[in-house]
Amino acid sequence: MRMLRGAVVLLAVLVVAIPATAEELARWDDPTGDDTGDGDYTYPLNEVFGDGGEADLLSFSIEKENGSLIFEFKIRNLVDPWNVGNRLTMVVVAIDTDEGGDLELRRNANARLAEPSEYQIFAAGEIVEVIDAAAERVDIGASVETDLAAGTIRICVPINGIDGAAADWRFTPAVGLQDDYGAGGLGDFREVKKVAEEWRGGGGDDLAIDCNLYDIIVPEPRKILGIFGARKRSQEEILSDCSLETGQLVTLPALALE
Ligand SMILES: [Ca+2]
Ligand SMILES: [Ca+2]
Ligand SMILES: [Ca+2]
Repeated sequence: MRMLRGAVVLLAVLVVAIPATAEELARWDDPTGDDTGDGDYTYPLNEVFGDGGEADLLSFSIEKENGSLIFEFKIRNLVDPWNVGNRLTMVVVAIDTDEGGDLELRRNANARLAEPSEYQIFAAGEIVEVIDAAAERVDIGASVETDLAAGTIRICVPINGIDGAAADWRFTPAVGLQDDYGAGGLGDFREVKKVAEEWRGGGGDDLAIDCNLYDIIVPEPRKILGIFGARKRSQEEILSDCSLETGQLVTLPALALE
């Protein structure tokens, strides 16, 4: 009996002694209700989109835990209209780890990256896919956990799968709606048209120049010698800065850890 009690006490001490290993490296909060892309994007008309919010990012954080990086997207309204998990919301984080890289955010985002990526990690529902700088699919052991009640999509990436984590990397998170074309796999960002349709958002254009992302995080301008070097651009400015004449896509700014 005494031995058993001793074991229980030892176990209790061990449980208490194990520290929480997740370390938050950075966190960005994002306004509620700015899931309007260039300022006037609307959701598709089908009733599954309800009152919207499926592409409204509330926060993005980067944690380090047991040799992995965890990217957490908190979404205002994560839903499961068909009882198959989240099929409406798609998130991506592009990671810039090195010189060069992919200039374009893929999967019909219709956006360029200010900091060209070595990895782009897309997730919707329980599916996560990673592409490299050549836009080729790679298996780096990434996984995703979606908590509908908490509104969180957590993508876990083994750090050694992406060549070690460095403080000067850049991260570009973005959120849109997923179109899986009815196939059930990981699809593309759902097209935003000029006028909303049953399965197409509205407020964009009909020529595949406009961005198909509803929400991004706008970083604070970087300080030079303690002074903000530039005025902070608005999300609307950034996501409307494309050109039908030249075919130029919008350019997404990247986040820095410090
Ligand atoms: Ca938002
Ligand atoms: Ca790069
Ligand atoms: Ca935003």
